[in-house]
Order: sequence, then structure tokens, then C-alpha cells
Amino acid sequence: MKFLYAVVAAACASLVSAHGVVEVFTADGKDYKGPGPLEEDGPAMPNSPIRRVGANGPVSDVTSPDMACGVGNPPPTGGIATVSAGSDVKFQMSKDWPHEEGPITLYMGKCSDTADKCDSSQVKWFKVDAKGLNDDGTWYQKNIAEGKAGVATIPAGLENGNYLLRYEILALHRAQDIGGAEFFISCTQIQLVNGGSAKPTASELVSFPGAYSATAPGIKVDIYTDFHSYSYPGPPLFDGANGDSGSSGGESSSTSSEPNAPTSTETPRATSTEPSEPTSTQSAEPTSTEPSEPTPTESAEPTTTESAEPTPSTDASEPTSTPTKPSTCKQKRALKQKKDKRALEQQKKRAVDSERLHRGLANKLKTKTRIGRPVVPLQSARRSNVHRRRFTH
Ligand SMILES: [Cu+2]
Repeated sequence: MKFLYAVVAAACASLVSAHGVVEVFTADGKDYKGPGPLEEDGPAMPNSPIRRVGANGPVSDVTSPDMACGVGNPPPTGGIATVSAGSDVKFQMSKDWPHEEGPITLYMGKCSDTADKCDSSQVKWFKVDAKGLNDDGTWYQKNIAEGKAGVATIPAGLENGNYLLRYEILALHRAQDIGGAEFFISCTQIQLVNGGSAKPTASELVSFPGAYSATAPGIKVDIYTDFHSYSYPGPPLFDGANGDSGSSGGESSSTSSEPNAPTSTETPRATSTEPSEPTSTQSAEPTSTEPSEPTPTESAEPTTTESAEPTPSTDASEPTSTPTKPSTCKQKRALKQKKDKRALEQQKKRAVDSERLHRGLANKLKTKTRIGRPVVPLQSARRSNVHRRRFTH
């Protein structure tokens, strides 16, 4: 079994590098370069406003301290970026992004001191921007896979001060399993200028870890089966977010809430669009049902790598215990065989998943893998049809 873990770890280590970190943060027309992850040798950039994460890979345990500012729970760094309230900020990832499915969310948290001394574990966060499904059924994250930057709008009326920006890419391709959702989190230290007097209310403030639960409808979700709308995890969007701008309203797409989704429906908010365009064209988000999940969780050991990753081979040779009675032995063996079979199936499924997702096949060949079903590659044309049928009502 130990050996198996070693294999898993090795597999993860190689897969993890397929992800990326925030390489460039752009605000008020200025680019700020970010450091590479600690695990890779590269410039540490102690004067960057972007905190240095430990690794490229995801956080998958929502109770981990890493949920605040990313893998390794990075400490403060030296730089502070100046950001105007009401402006758009951009986050450019460092590598070819392997995932297309899932939302991208920006949180902010006020610092009691300057942002370069801000303790992320003490920060109360509020959600200022969230982008999920596009009208055509694709996800906002697809932009990242296409190499574009993620764009978020800083609330216009927010009070000045020092803040942390918490940029969260949530990949949902394996989210049908608990712990399968992948969080990529990055914190940037900023000083907000040209703001107003708006502040978040208590109900809009959360802690990380604590804000999310592993079974929240937006975190444990099968986006491939009977999927109609997406419920963002965490608190409702900050009421002052984009308050005076973007009053174009946005087409109110069906606010069809998931059957098991908690209440508090959020009105669709105008969000800035095309990441390539810095100007704020406003478009509405298709869905936004907020499952406010203020489950405070005790923090557990931080996970830095994907927990359940595929293993290329199976260690089937387990020492068989000496049988006592034939009947129980038979039962046991049957049970074990069943277990092994299930484990093997799961591994196979994950292996297929990760192969397509982490080796760049994702963009070309969309495979829908479910246990016990054949792997069916969906042509992109057909896929978009499926999406249209599924999401436009
Ligand atoms: Cu991944």
C-alpha cells in the first residue's frame, strides 16, 4: 500500500506541473509580475504584490488553510499594487491552462494593516465578482484555457484601504466526487484608491477556510449529467459590487435553482466580459444561485496536491491472509474482489480523466467517462449542441 501511495505521489508531481500560477496581475494599466511557485526554481520576486504559492497544483481540501491564499498558505510579500475602485483587474496564468469547466471568482478582504503585512487567516473575505456559465453553455474558465487573462471588476463604491485580492479558479471536471473539485487560489496585495464609502455587511463576510463545504452544490457537482444551472459556493455577492456601473441589468436568464440548492437567489449581475478586452463591456451571467454555506469547519492538514489521482498500475498483489473457515473465506474473497474491481474501475476512470485533462487532450477530445460506461468522445459540434440543449432553458 505504501508503494501505491508513492506511485500516486509521483504521478501527481508530474501532473501538477501542468497547471500554473498567476504570472501577471494588471491594474490601472500597470503589469505586476508574479513569482513562480516555490517548488520550481525561479525568481522569488520578493517585491511582487502577488504572494508566492508553493506549487502549481490545486487545493482540494476545502478545510485546508491553503484555501485562503493558495497552496502552501503563502506568507506576505513585499509589493503592493495600486488599484482604482470601479476598474477591471486582470490575472494572467503562467502556463497552458488544462481545464475549461468551472467558475472564476474574486474575493477581497480588508487588511487591518498595510497589505504587505496582512495575515490572510485573519481576513474576512467578501465576494466581488463571480463568472461561471456563458450563454452558450461553455464556462468562463474556457477563456483561461485559451490563454486569456481572467478579468474581474473591483466595486466602484468600495472604501479605500489595503486589501488582499483572492483570485479563485475552480475546476469542476472531477467535481462529481467529493474532494474532486480543484481550487487554484492566488492572493495579491493591493491598495484601493478612488473608492467610496461602501463596506460589506456581516452576512457577506466569510473566512477561508470555512466559507466552503465539500458537499456544497457548487463544489460537489456533476456537470456532465442532468446539469442545468450552477450554484456558486460561498457568500452572496457583495451588494456594493459594481453598484453604479453596469446597470444594463443583463438578461435575466432562467434562475432555475438546483433542486437541492439552498435558497438566497442572487440576481444576475453585470460582469465584464472578454478577458482580452480591458474595457468593461457588460454582460450578464447566465446563472447565479447562491447557496450561502457558512459552515465553519475546523481546519485539517493542508493538502498541497490532488488527493485522489490515478495510478498507472495496480498493486493487485496483496498478501492474502490465511483462511480460517472456508465459508467466511469465500465471502471475504468475494467481497475483496468486488472492492478491488470497484477500485480498479475508479482508477481507470481517473486515469482516463487525468490523461485527457493534464496532457492537453482536453481541448481536442472531450471524453465523458462514467464508471461502467464506455468512453465516448464527443465531437465539439455535437458537444455544443448538447450544451445548448441543456443550458439555454
Ligand atoms: Cu487539474
